[in-house]
Amino acid sequence: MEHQQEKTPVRKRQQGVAKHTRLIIASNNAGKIKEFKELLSPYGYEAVSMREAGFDEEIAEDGETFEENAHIKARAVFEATGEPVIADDSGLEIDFLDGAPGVYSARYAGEGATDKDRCDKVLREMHGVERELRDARFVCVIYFIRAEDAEYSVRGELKGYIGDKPQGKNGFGYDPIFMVSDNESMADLSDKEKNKVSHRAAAFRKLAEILETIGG
Ligand code: ITT
Repeated sequence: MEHQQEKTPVRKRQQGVAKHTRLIIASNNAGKIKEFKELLSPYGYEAVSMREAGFDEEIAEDGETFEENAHIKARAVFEATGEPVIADDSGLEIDFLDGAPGVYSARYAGEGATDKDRCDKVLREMHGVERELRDARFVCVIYFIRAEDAEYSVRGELKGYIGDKPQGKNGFGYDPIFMVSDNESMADLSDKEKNKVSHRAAAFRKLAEILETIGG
């Protein structure tokens, strides 16, 4: 269920939001958790990772879409804790690779691989491919479960293209090979800049409208 995105000033959004409602972030990805804590900070929520909330089980992400996997993660943590939860399933879709790595973004170079291994694999597959065929997008689906009968899903995307080599020191995952302009990769952006333009920020803006409407 998706809400309309509106341009509401942050100060106005804060009105009526209950302070210190705990919101569990159902993720083990340190990069995502950091970004969500920053994105949530104006909203009066106490954002905690699932590990900080005491949840340390493995969740099998066996869905076929970002929506399914985000739902699986949010549901597992909500059922264990009974507290409001958000989960993010996200990834990189490359046109030339027919949408790969897509929902397999985290596992693209196999178990135990690093962000660098995954970036290197994509660069090898895209080696020699001309610029016009390098278009890609980051996708983020956030699933929010506030209560047993209150579930929401929102999606955000960011278009860019795959660079020829890694570039930039910030961010995580595929950021160093994802060009947001002809001279900047996502990893060249500061945390603040990334949180304005990213797929996660785009999805979060829609979630923020929901948080504002329900008042925490
Ligand atoms: P959790 O499931 O615990 O949240 P994860 O890393 O396994 O962590 P996903 O299954 O959603 O998360 O996989 C997403 C992968 O897509 C992630 O590991 C990155 O490689 C990539 N990714 C997602 N968002 C990204 C971003 O903002 N910048 C760069 N890469 C990103």
